Amino acid sequence: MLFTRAIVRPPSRTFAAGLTTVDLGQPDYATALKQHESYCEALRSCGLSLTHLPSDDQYPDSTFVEDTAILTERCAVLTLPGAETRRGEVKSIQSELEKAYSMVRSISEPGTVDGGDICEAGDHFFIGISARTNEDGARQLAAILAACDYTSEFVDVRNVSSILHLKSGLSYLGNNQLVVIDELASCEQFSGYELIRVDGSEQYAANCVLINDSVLVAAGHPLFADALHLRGFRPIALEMSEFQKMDGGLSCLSLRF
Ligand code: CIR
Repeated sequence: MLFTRAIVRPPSRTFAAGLTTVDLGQPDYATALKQHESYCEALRSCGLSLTHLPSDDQYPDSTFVEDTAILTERCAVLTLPGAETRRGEVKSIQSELEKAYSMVRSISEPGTVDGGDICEAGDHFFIGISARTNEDGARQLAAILAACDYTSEFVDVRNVSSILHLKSGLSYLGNNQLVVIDELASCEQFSGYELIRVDGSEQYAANCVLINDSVLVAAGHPLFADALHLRGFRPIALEMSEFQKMDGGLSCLSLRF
């Protein structure tokens, strides 16, 4: 998918009160803001025009906009986030997407879906079943995608304790290439793909983002950056320390379309 636009939202002043499962300390708000600005600059350098939503103190995790929608070339799907504290984030995204898409669908109860569990690989989608995305939500999403002529399959990551979402350990880089962490490498769903394995010491790097000809990667993962260079990619390294403290990766900071 060729991207021309992205929706972003800076971290709110309540950012440190968001959900996290990692024990990396409290994020520093000023540093998070700077890292977010660099992220936005990188998106612009990839040719995207950005829609900046205002930060929202009511929702500490609202900078992680990716979880609120799944954007494809043919439709947009508003999610119902698995964490109750995040459900209210969808509304402001809905009004933006209704301006851009003629077809906007929604996940409804009892289904839950977080965008971070959905990995697009061309016309095929991997739908993670996780602590956030349940089977009902996954089935609803698969039906919506099928109606738009996309195929999908489920990947159950509930037993993969090191990741919050499927995309914390999986990214698609085009041309049949998947970036995977070790724990996902033997999933039969990925057997027809060329796998780019992320070293166990650099697991956080597995969440990377292909934007047109560039790949955004988290800084500080030299083995992975080398592997991308060798394959002819142009990685753009970004500091993500403050978002990592809140369980967030590169992909979650934007909705690209
Ligand atoms: C949460 O737990 O929901 C946020 N603190 C982090 C969400 C990260 N989103 C993503 O990986 N797509």
